Formats: sequence, structure tokens, C-alpha cells
Amino acid sequence: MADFSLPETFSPLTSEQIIAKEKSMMDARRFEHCIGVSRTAVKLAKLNHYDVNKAALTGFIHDYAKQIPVPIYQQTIREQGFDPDLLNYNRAIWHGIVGSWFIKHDLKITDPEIITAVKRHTTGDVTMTTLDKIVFVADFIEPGRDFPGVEEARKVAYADLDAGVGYELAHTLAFLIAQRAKIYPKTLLAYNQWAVKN
Ligand code: DGI
Ligand code: FE
Ligand code: FE
Repeated sequence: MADFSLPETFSPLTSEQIIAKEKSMMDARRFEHCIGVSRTAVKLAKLNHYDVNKAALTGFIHDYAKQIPVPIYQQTIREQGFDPDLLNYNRAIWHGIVGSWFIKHDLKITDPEIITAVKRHTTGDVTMTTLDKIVFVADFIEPGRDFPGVEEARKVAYADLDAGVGYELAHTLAFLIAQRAKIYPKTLLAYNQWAVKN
């Protein structure tokens, strides 16, 4: 992607090194998604008076660990001090929470705000920083997303970031329940915090 670069990497690695490493971890479709999330995160950062460089980097790396093989995740959970209950979930849950370990280890990023936003990007949380919300929402509405409701999600999120978080949690929970998928407790707590209307 010749026209994509990161103005700041929050790491000893250069923009070119981060981009090359990320590209080596995933297929082309996922890589394009990460660029879309980065660009959408920049838009949301401008609208919400947040550091655009931090938003660009965090959006880009949020799915860095998405395609790491299951046995490596299982080993990392066992050996790096993660809650063993995580073994009862799958890569959908691991790639944020455990993915943060790979981001620290491989990309040398230690900024706590960036790490937390990666951890929270799939499930959300009761407490969410502006960066957490930007990445959570950008992931859902980036230009490559195409599902019933995405236009409404974009409209809501660009008008009000917190409302965008609520919309996304309600939509995701309904989707998971329709499939009888196992809900990670944090997803439910986040739903109660951000999506309930009263
Ligand atoms: O990584 P992406 O596909 O870009 O997006 P994501 O990280 O937001 O979510 C990945 C998947 O995770 C999505 O299909 C919804 C699912 N998910 C979110 N919360 C939960 C969940 N899956 C389960 N089983 N339980 C959850 O609580
Ligand atoms: Fe993700
Ligand atoms: Fe994503």
C-alpha cells in the first residue's frame, strides 16, 4: 500500500517496519481492513479532539494478531500469565486481549493507552477512554464494512462517539445471541454500560 504511512509509531520501529511486519501477519483483505480502520480512526479523532497520530497507529495495529494460529494463542495464554478462563473462548476474543502481548513483543509498543485500546477493541468495557471508543467504533464502520445497519452506525458514530459505542454493542450482542454464541462477560457489562436506553 504505497500511499499508506504512519506519522508516528510510538515505538523504536519505523513506519515502514511496522507496516511490513503487520503485512506479514495477515492476508490482503485483513490488511486493507486495518488501513480502513486507521483512516476512520483519524476521522473520529479529529471530530473528538484526540491525537490523530495515536489514533492512526492504534487503528492500524488493532488486528495485528488476528491470524495467529490457535496453538500459539493457547501457549501464550498459559505461559504469559493470562487468565486461564480465556482458553474457553476463541480467536475472536483472544486477538484483542492476548493480541496486546504480541503488539508489545513484536512491535515494541508500550504506550498503555494504545495497549488498552487493542485489548478492548472487540468486547468494549465498562470504562472506555476516548482512544478505546475511537478504535472500537472505527473497526465497525470503516469503509470496507458492509452489513445491514452499517450506514446507521456511521451516522450515529460520526454524530456522537458514545452513541456509536452503544449502537455497536447492541448490534453485536443481537448478532451473537442469534447465533447462540458464548458471550464474553465483558461484552455484556459493556452493553449494560453503553447501550441501555433509559
Ligand atoms: O476483528 P474484526 O473482525 O475486525 O472485529 P472485532 O474484533 O470487533 O470482532 C470479531 C468478532 O468477535 C465479531 O464477529 C464479533 C465477535 N465477538 C464480539 N464479542 C464477542 C464475540 N464473540 C463471542 N463469541 N463472544 C463475545 O462476547
Ligand atoms: Fe478485531
Ligand atoms: Fe478489526
